[in-house]
Amino acid sequence: MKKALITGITGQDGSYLTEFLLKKGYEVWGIIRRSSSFHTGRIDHLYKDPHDMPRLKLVYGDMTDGTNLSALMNEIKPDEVYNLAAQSHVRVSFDMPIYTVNADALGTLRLLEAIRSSNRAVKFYQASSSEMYGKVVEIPQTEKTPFYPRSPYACAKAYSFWQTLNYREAYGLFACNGILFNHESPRRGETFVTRKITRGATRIKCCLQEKLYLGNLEAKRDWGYAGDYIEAMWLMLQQDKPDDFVIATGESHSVKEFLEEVFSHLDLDWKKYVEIDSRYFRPSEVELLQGDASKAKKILGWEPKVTFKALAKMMTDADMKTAGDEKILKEQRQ
Ligand code: NAP
Ligand code: G4F
Repeated sequence: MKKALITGITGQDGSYLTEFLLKKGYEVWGIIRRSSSFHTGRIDHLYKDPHDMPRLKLVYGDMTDGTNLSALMNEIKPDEVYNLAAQSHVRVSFDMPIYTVNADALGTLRLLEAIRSSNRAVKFYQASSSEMYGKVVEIPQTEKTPFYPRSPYACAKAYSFWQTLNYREAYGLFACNGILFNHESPRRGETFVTRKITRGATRIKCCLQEKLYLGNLEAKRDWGYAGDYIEAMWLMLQQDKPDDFVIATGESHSVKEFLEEVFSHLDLDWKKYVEIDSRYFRPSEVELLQGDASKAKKILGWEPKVTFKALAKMMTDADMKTAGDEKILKEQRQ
């Protein structure tokens, strides 16, 4: 049985990847942080399945603790490592640049060193990001497009990209960078713009809130579905040789277009409910991202399945159910 170790298993991608690998017959180990409250909500359902439970194991760890990562590598002896852990919020990285770089840049280096010093043939996946293209120098962006990072988060991810490539070249490690463009789902963190919009719009529809406060509505992103993107991570590690791949839909849409899609699905006019709040603007913005995933299509046979419209609908429908439940609870309490 193949063994995979996932950092960031409690996050959006970690949860979908865990489901995917368990279905493929893997034993999955996940690193979780100690917290004063439960934060395994995205993977709790996997423990309820008696087939999955014995093959899913959680251990404590943190990307800022190299000794712990080395000990886990030696204890678990994984065949594949997926490094998904990160302080992944771009706006927050401006408030916490040192922590972000510690976890997202040095954390990757700690993990790579733990793998190298374990002297085992481990395959490594690094969660690189389209944010590295930042102030884009060409449209669309490919594996050959130079980086121009615009935030502490993006600088940290660019550092990790190059360290991953360096460990591949210097030590022959099977290490791949997936340069993933924005990918969303009903499990997306509620402070990222798509989920903030679907949560806000559905709560407005259920009379649970009156306004939705947002920042730059003109920014454009290449938005795909997380469930599609995690398969590309796995595919990269099943190839004969390690390489780097852009994973994207090829389409770019503005925040405004996403708003229109969601509010019109709920028969609402977003202009009546959305207010601009300067707190949500960034000191330096990434105005446009649009990826070209032809290399992934050619070599991995990977293509996105869920369209922009279907993604907005999927997220809105899921949040409509949550808001409906919230409304019933509120009425019962009154
Ligand atoms: P996410 O939902 O924010 O999840 C991040 C995960 O990292 C969580 O499990 C979090 O644990 C964990 N984590 C954070 N700091 C940590 C630390 N110091 N030590 C150990 N674990 C830590 O992110 P995601 O959307 O799933 O993204 C997965 C990865 O892909 C991230 O590296 C992100 O930067 C990258 N990425 C994401 C996208 C996207 O559009 N989603 C695109 C490109 C790249 P807690 O639950 O304890 O907070
Ligand atoms: O949803 P966002 O916060 O995602 P962002 O900054 O593109 O980063 C996400 O995707 C990256 C891949 O490109 C990942 F690497 C990263 O970890 C993360 O998952 O913001 C998207 C756009 C931005 O231009 C932002 O300025 O939406 C704009 N926006 C407008 N109002 C807002 C808001 N973003 C947030 N979070 N909240 C707002 O109220």
